[in-house]
Amino acid sequence: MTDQIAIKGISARGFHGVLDFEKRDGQTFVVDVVMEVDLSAAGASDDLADTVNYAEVASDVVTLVEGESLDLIEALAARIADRVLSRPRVEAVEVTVHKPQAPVGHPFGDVYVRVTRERQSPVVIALGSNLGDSVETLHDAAVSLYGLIDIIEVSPLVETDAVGGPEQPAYLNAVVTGTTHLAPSSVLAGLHDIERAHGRTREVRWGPRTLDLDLIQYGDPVFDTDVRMDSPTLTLPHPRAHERAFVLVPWLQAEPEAALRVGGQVRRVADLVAELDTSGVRPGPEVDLLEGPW
Ligand code: PH2
Ligand code: MG
Ligand code: MG
Repeated sequence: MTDQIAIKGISARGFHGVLDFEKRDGQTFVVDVVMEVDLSAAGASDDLADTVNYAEVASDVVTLVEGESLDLIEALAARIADRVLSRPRVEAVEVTVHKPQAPVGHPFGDVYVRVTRERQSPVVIALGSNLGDSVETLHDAAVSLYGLIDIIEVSPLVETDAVGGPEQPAYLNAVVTGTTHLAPSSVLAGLHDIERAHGRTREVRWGPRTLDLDLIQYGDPVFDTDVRMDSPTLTLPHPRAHERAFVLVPWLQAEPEAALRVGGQVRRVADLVAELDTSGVRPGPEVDLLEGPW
């Protein structure tokens, strides 16, 4: 079952309508918002930072109702839905706009329009393994990613010298790109589930591991829709991706036009790779990660 947060009956005066007197005199609009949000984090932490503040959502709704005059409540509902969906934790939204004083010309109970919108954001996920049968693990992980994202591209495997941490074997790394209707926190929770399913335990920082899945970027920096966040559990974009050849080289192979926000700037991954020392990155085994090695 999906968790929800709903606010019903938000009432404000607006100037929306096709008729002249509607634009001149205004009338009351009543809005219901039902959001799909994963509430497990806030349920455990009791922290407002882990959920969606419904008071802020109500303010957004009132601002849009009182704002620019539109002809259609369809347009108002769509704008409200887009605004609500721009909040990082909202995965889907249903917006109902009632117009109880609409000039219908006959007695009526209610007039409303209802729109539903689901998030569909680009995501970039980096995969790594240097313990056990890495090819098989990465193949299983890539297949499991289908449960979280609609996969667009899977990079070739690269073999990479370990960066940081203790002395350890070379890694196999890859990058998967796709789109998802899940919020970043839900993608992260899903990645941790897949890691655990492959025996991953969180012990030595940057130590050897059966499987590492990192959320690199969520949204598209070129359209300024990428999520920037820095919480104790998740930093976006990934704070070290821009300096890691073992992420950028396979990402560029999967997506030649890729772009990444670095500090305040949006940079082409091709340019970042050109500036990096890539001597520790070699072609890996020639298998298609989704097809598998067999
Ligand atoms: N992951 C790390 C630390 N160092 N080095 C390589 N080559 N590949 C990795 O995936 C990797 C690493 C921490 O996640
Ligand atoms: Mg990592
Ligand atoms: Mg990790």
